[in-house]
Amino acid sequence: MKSLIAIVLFILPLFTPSTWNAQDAMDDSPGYYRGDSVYTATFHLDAIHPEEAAYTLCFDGVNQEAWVYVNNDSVGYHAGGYTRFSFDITDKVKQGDNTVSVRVCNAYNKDIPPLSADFTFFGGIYRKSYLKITPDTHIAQDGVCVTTPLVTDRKATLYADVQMVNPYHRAYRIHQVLTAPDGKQWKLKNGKVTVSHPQLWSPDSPVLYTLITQVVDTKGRVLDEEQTKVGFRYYRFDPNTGFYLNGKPLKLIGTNRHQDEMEYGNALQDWQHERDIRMIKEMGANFLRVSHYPQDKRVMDLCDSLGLLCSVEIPIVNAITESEAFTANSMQMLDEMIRQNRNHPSVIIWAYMNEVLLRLPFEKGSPRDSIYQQHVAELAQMLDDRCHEWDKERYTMIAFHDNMKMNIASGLTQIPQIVGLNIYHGWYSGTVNGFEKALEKAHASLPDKVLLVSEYGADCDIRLRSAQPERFDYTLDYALLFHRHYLDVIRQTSYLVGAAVWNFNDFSSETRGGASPHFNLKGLVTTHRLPKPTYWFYQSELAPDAGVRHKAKEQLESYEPIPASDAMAYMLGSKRVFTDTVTRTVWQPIPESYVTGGYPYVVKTKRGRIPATEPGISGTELDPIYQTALIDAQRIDIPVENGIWQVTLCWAELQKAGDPQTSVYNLGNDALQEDFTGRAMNVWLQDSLVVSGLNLTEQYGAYQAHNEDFTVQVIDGFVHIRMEALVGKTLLNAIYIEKIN
Ligand code: GCB
Repeated sequence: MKSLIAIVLFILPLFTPSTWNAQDAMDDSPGYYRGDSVYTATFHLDAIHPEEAAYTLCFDGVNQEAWVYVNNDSVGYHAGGYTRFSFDITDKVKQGDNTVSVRVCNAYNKDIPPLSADFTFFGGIYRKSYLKITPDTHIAQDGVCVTTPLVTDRKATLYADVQMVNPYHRAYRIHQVLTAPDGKQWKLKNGKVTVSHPQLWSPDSPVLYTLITQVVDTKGRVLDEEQTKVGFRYYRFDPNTGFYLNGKPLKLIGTNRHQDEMEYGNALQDWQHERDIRMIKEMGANFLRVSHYPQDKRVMDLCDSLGLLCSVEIPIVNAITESEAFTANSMQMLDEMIRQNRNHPSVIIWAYMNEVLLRLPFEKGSPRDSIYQQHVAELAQMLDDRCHEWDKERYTMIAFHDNMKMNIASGLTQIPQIVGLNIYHGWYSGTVNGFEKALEKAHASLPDKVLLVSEYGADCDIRLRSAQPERFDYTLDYALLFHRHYLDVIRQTSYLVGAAVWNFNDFSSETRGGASPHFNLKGLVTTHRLPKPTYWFYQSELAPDAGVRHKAKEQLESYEPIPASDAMAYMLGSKRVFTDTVTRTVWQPIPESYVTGGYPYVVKTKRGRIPATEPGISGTELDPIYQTALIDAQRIDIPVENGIWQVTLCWAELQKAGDPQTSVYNLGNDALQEDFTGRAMNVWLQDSLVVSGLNLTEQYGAYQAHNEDFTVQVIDGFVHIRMEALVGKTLLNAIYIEKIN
């Protein structure tokens, strides 16, 4: 045999992580490209050693299907956008230039979860990809499996199993050494070691030992090596008294997190993952629900080293497909998730479904629906069993939508060890006090189940404020009120093992409207990771360091009070105050005394009234100023100094005959069907007819911003706006007035 190639590992990055949807998921036109795209890269090998080396192509994440070719030969296919995969391409590489091409597709595929969800399915090779060259005898991908089944304060036993790739059955030995943070070392015997008086891992003290696994040939040369971080901890969940880590009670409090950011889509780099996990830790969280899918390895490494307990899940969201292929893909995702994340001491829960009965494909209560629900339960049972086959230690969880009657009747709540509750009382419906009632009900009907609030949150656009905060107004003031209440209840409810805010960051959800369309705004930080005051609220309550808590409290308390306007910018039909963060213009509700006639446009939904329309407004970044309106007003007289003024009238038609644009994610908060037969109007300024026969629907379409600027001379101390309906009723959304002379 020739000498082995100059040991050990050689890694060649291939594609720069990217997505093709970073722009089109944010633009005004509905939808984003979901289809095929081909990536091609070349790599050069001065020499190849197929008789003694293995060439492995590795992908950390490709959404969602990948067909991989090397030098035009197919090397494999992978389905599923959130787990790693690799292909052995040893028999395909050649000396000189080699080509890798990958056809990637993010089109809907009924057999691949998630079928639908409240987040954007960005397509692309969005995580790292690389060629790995190793000796042919090497450790399999994610082949080291560490378990710590026996941990007490006095001793910890560690087992480290190694799965090898050894096509030519060469002789080798495994050397494994465990090193404590203080440098103390233990040699593993037959993959086992017992450590006495281990330093235990916890969020307060995330002590990591390092396990080095080496594969050594008969001449003592190291063929392959892997480093695994190990944390010793023991824990249990109790349905009545909560969670215990290393024998002590600990309330799990933290957040969920999505892996995207404006301008980058889901193609985040290491520094972005690191920044997020650090911010979550600095907020004082001790728990992260890694949802709704497994995330980058960097995220999990940081949870280990900074000390965040985690739940990790596969993306079966909203519904399933009753097909063998869907089941097989789900099982494969679960296998990959566990294999790839099992060594992280931070992980304590495997989860495998989220609100899976939210979108029933068959009529609720029909015989076909009960067959469907039975199939969902069967799949859940298979996934749950598989978790326990893989892992004797971790707990399992399903996160449920807030219809416990239905979830219990389906049999689903009996399957996992932990029932995750996604609760949005006071947001999608009712008042915040519904939260404690929902918890009590769940505990009473499932007394033996561990309950964890897997989601709660309220959308918040920090540009919006209100002195009279109300449900669904998107204001900071309401979000603060909401979070204060929820955190209080979470802390007081002793049987509740913990809770996770939905969400750490505002995240992309292409189909959403709201104050900042295409985003779900429940983040404690913006998409650019600017902390909202809600973040400081949690930090002021949770950070272990009193100084940090104090500073966060100060930031929260000194945060700008509801700003007063020095511009004459008015939003009509609204109680909200909106700050345009680009121009710093503050838009205020118009004083009632200025207006003659008219009433605010009211959005009626199945769950009550909401303060503004939900659909996004095209042609503007200032959606909130157009999402409310005054209907049927005859006059608006605004007191001003005499002189020359520029008056801008802002319109967007908010009513639309036919479908009022529903979104399943608003859980019934969509506007109810209205009778709308159109409108046309004339407008006068200072008694001159300036707009005649304006028909917004016909001329511009609904939900489209339309502004008109006028110059007027004021001689009697007022800008006078007069409106007259030719068809239907008049409408005006906002007014901006500026003195020119
Ligand atoms: C949920 C879903 C999550 C949504 C969230 C929301 O229950 O699990 O994916 O984003 O509600 O904001 O509506």
